[in-house]
Amino acid sequence: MVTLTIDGHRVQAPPGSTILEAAKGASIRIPTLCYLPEVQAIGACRVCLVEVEGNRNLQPACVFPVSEGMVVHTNTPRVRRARKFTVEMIVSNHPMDDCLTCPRNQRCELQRLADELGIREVRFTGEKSEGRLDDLSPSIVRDQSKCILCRRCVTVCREVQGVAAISVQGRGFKTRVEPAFGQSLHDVACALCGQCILACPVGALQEKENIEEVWQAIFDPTKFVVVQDAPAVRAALGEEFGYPPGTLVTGKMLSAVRRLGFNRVFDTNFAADLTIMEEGHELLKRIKEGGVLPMITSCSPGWIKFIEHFYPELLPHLSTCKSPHQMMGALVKTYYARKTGIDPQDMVVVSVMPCTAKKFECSRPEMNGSGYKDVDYVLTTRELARMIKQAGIDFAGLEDGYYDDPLGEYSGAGTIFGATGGVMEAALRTACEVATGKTLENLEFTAVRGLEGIKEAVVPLDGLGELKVAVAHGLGNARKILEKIKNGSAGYHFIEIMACPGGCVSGGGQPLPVNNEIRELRARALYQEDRDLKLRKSHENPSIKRLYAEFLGQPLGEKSHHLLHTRYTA
Ligand code: HC1
Ligand code: SF4
Repeated sequence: MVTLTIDGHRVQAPPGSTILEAAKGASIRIPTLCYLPEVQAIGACRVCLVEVEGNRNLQPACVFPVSEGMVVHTNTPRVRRARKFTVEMIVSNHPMDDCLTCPRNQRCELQRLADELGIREVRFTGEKSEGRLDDLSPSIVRDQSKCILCRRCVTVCREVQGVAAISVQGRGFKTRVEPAFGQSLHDVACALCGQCILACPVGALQEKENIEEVWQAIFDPTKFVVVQDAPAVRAALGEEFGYPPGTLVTGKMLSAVRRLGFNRVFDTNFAADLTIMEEGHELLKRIKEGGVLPMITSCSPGWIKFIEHFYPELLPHLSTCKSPHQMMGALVKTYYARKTGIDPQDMVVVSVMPCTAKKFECSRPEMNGSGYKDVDYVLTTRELARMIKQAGIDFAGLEDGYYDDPLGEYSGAGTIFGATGGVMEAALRTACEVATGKTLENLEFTAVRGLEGIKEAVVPLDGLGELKVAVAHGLGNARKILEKIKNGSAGYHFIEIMACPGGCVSGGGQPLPVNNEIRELRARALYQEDRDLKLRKSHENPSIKRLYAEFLGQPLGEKSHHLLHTRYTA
């Protein structure tokens, strides 16, 4: 350990730590703006400047390494002046008239910093840099005028997602963060994963809101409006209402959406169970009949967009299953419409998702299996919270609500879809039992859980050989697996890939902030619910059995083929 002194306190830190990390360990908070924990220090904004004795210039704490005997001061008049000056300069080029109408109002890191540093007036006025609004993509809006050039989005997109859709362009006063040649995100190889939104400290990156369209549908007496919510939403929505990360608020969420005026409330978890039925059988069929292996999951639309842009030659590896919420949309407008006699033309399906790419997915031409747009609108978890607030609902005071039949019953396997490794674990529970005809003794495949970037497991199939599987989350890890497939060194049968690091629990539409601790807490909530449920395997879900008996026939049958499967051709 290295021993140093910070603000008069003796502090110990592992060699190689930065001053910022050492200070944090000693409960000394140094303000930051461009700093992205768990990814990479950028050292661009100079907000974390500190005095290091023996150094003439102030030093950025986020990149300056500790050394034995070092003496640091984090709160001197010179430090405070420098930080204040830096933030004032940023604020002077920021459209402050927009604060009240900005979706990040009260959650903006620049606002918070200006307050913490006691900035009560901006001494610098004059020309502001030009800011364009890019709202062409169905998922993400980029408001250049609010960008503070911290580069956090650029770093996440390049280093974590391995996409590099946005970069720093131009110089000096004309410096901008945007796609090359000033193109729209809609026109470049962007996965629409929204990880850049989670990284943005201000309101320069946001989801494309669909709240008004959904209100209009709800208040249109000719429309029958159905809502479904993704597994990961219930593990994070509570954070928008002051609950600690990892609090499951399923019951309150259900009451809230009913009060908003939705006519029926179904569960994407049910459709996750259905996906397992279809995908599990597809895997066993490919293995038996010599189909394309490894088969890769297809429920994460950011991941689909990534493979289409960067590895189109590997598209035959994708499972042909549509994602669960799209399956649900197709079923609502066929199975449920027929059961109730409601004209699917009068139905509006709204999906509440932790994901921004799902907004793009629902508008893809492949997603009209019912003969209509299967899912009409996707709202992020954050947008649902905004609607609940707009409606004046006292979330904490709500009683627990319930899902509607016949598309609301779910197993623990469906629940864990929301965490990295969850789809794989759910699939293994079903595939192993279907293949061997025997009941699994241990349902928990812990080797595929957790935040390690790439996880592998070998699962014995009781006399029928073994299944080799892998799980990757974050598109940078996906790229590593795809390279292995290309060079022939990936001996897997089945791979789960999710676009977002941590899986859907930390999708681009989830409440802020997101970090590894929060990822773990949200995932833990889902695994706990799985453990608490009696029903833990998709193929044992009675409503799924009824759906096959009444409507679909069998997994991979004619109806499933038409409604629940597709092929992406890039
Ligand atoms: Fe997901 Fe999925 S798990 S993709 O991450 O397969 O968004 O939560 O809804 O559709 O079920 C997201 C989550 C979600 C789908 C399911
Ligand atoms: Fe990069 Fe994802 Fe943002 Fe696109 S949405 S710019 S891929 S981080």
